[in-house]
Amino acid sequence: MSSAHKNLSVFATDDLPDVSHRRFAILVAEWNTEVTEALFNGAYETLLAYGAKAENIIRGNVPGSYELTLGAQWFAQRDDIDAVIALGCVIQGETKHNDYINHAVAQGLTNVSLKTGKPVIFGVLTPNDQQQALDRAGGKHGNKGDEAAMTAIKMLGLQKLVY
Ligand code: DLZ
Repeated sequence: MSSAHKNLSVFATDDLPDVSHRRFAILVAEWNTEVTEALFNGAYETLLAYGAKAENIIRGNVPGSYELTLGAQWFAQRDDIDAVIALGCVIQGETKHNDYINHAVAQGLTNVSLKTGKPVIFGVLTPNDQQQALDRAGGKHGNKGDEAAMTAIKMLGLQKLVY
């Protein structure tokens, strides 16, 4: 950082917080489980790799991605949960069903985050087909579950700076 900014209070996202006492909920949609289980593994392992304790991570399954919103609200409303990671995979179909689900989940998770003041991470893949999903669930384009976990950790770091 330049000396002109030396008194600036800043949270840099490479300056990760201690999350050893933070509690995380990971929600997993049961549609397209090959993908969502890979997302879960990525998120879970990333939380552990960055210092979260296994006993501070709780998993909840929901039937489909549409249900991530209410599930996220239930967890985020708990005093002992600091951040929620919502994982799902909505594959494009022959109708617009997927669009409705995707918009509802994105908006719903945003609402839960703002209502509870907690990080609620959108870890939902919206691919055209299953291969695109697998490419982003531990394949050639990485794992969106890892990214979702990192996003939760970074937001907790920012929250600590603000409060
Ligand atoms: C109905 C439906 C469809 C067509 N596709 C998906 C999908 O690709 N991924 C997913 O997570 N869920 C899907 N669902 C289920 C909905 O999310 C929801 O569970 C049902 O509409 C019941 O509310």
